Amino acid sequence: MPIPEVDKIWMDGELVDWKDAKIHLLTHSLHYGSGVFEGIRAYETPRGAAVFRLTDHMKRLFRSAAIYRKPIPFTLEELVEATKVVIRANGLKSCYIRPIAFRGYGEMGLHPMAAPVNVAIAVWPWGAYLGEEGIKHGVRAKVSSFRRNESNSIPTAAKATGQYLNSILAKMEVVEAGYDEAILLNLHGHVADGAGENVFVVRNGVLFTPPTSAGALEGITRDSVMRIAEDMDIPCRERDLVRTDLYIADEAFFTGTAAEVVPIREIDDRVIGDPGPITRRIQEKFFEIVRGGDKAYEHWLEYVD
Ligand code: PY5
Repeated sequence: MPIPEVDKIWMDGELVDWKDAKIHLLTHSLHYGSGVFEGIRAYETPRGAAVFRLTDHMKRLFRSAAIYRKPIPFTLEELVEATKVVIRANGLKSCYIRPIAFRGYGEMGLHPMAAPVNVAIAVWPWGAYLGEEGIKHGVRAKVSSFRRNESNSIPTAAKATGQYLNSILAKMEVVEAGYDEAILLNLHGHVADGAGENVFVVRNGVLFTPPTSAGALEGITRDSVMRIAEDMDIPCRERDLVRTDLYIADEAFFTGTAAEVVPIREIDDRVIGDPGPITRRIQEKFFEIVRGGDKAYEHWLEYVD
């Protein structure tokens, strides 16, 4: 799908026109995938645009950078403010936000310390990543034959551009086979996560999700859902899951910034069914919170104005 263009992109401290947001061909990260990035969303609320857990996302960007020994030449506060600036500059009420910190032009070797670190924040309107239909009625998932990258090869705790080659292989495989989204197992055969989402299953009223040690990204939506479940007195456990735990689940869903909360209706052609009651309750609460409808979670919203 083509990216809907807006006016401005924030690059290294300045707002530049969308069409001028360019980089050199010999940018280190283009060749070696050495960038780190975030995916964040701003939602329309009665008090104007609010970014969901902006500071938490930016903190993860700094953690990803630290893993790759990449000094970000801005403070956390500066990047939080820059995000609001670029949303305001484009007059957006809701949008997807893509901060990226990447090794730039100046070094083509694999010891990239000499390359400068560039930082950019792009925003654009982005609808439901797995489709409106998916949010309402659920998606069809398939376990990919590609395994999640092992964290001692490419750390799964970081959100680095290069590691998405793994997700791209899985996603292409299952979409070309007629499914909506891929689920990846780790090298031990335990469920890690989706191509770009965390995975939850419900069994006998209890919510289960793989631990980060299984290769799941420490998702901000995952954390939000775990806290929502706790507040609803729905027990939630981080536990290793094998693929048959997916097949026999009473309910299953994906969480992620781009995807949001998406029921899974089928896994490997085993029918899970229509979105179940726990999935529905959590999904409804999530959308209520991000749109400013629940005062108890107000601290997760960072207003643009
Ligand atoms: N797992 C993986 C592999 C992810 O890429 C993502 C986010 C998540 C889990 C969920 O994390 P969070 O809840 O913090 O978003 N994926 C990105 C996103 O913006 C990129 C998707 C194309 O949702």
